[in-house]
Amino acid sequence: MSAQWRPFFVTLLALFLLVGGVSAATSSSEQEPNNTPAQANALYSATPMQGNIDPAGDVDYFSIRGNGTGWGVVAVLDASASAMGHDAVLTAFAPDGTTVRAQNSGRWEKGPLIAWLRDTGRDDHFLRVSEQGNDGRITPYTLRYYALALGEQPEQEPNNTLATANTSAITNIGAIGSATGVDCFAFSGRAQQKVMVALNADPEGDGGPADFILELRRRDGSVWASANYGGPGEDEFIDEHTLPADGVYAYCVRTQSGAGPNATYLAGIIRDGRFYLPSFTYDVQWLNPRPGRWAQVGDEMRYTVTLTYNDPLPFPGPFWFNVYYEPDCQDIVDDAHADFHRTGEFGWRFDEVTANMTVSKDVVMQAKTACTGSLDLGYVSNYYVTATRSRGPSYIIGSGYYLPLVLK
Ligand SMILES: [Ca+2]
Ligand SMILES: [Ca+2]
Ligand SMILES: [Ca+2]
Ligand SMILES: [Ca+2]
Repeated sequence: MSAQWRPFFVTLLALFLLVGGVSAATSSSEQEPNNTPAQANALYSATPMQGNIDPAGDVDYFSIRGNGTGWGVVAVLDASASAMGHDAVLTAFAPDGTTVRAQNSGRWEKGPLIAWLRDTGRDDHFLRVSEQGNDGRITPYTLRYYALALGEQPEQEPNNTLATANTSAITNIGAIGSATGVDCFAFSGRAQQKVMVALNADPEGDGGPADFILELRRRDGSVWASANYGGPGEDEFIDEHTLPADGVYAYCVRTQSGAGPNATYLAGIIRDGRFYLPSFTYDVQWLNPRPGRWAQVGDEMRYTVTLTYNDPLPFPGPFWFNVYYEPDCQDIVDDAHADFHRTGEFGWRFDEVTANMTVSKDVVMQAKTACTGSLDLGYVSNYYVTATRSRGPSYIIGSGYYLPLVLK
């Protein structure tokens, strides 16, 4: 009997399943002809694609997998090695191949950029590289995109300094209300992790009034990198920076002009090619197995279950620490005052996840029938709009007439 994951929120299932779905960062090269959506080359998240707009009039289409409306993309074109790179245009199309979702001919530094564009669904979407006017060559260019959960969380003021920074969610949404306003978001990282920062300057898609400045901050709060290449309503991007040491870093948003209640933005980091999540570990100790690690029908099975948050940044709840069990195998005897139950799961609710939090609970189950299974742990977090489940130790419940021969 295998464990079935029963997510607390069904809509989170896709997000969980896709967490591990990012390809390795090997590069590939375009294959002509790729001049229509039907001919599009497949482009994979975090895998650079080398190409050329050559001869003049060439256009290159790439298909990218849609992950659903809770997901989006950051797409980055580097045309800086081409003399005509200033005229590069990056266009994102809906799955019909013709509806333009976003288009940029501006500059993040090295070419056009589309930041945090929401997927319309699970069908393939398209990106197109072309030259402004279709009358010049771009040789070469490199196109990258990242498939990322969105999970916008609203900022909480005050957040103007590293000391008061909001803990970064997957992405944060906010507004710079005055010319001196600053919003900072802290994230934790490990030495050698690679971090990029992207800002969408018009999350409502109605023409953003503000000209944003995006900053990456070191652990001491000093500015490590600053991006202000686009004008009003244009996205900003800071390319890969390798973290020199473990610790808390931040990104901050301010304005060059156009601050006010409508100066809204959406910003977040890409860490090692993926969206940002904090680190949790789990432990399950089965305290009283029979010799040979099994239980007999009727036995009480005692466990200590532990969740550890390995991070110095607290973040707001609600947050649930969950135990997943096989309801056909086991009954609950003592749920350690769980805050909720549903078939095959129970758990505890927290209003906040504090720095380096560890939670241990002693639970007791009763072996119900001969079967095999495992006691699994996981969490559900609204702040990170995600859920995980980790396989716990497996068990065998025997009828008592024989000792199981296969033991783990
Ligand atoms: Ca081409
Ligand atoms: Ca082409
Ligand atoms: Ca602020
Ligand atoms: Ca700007």
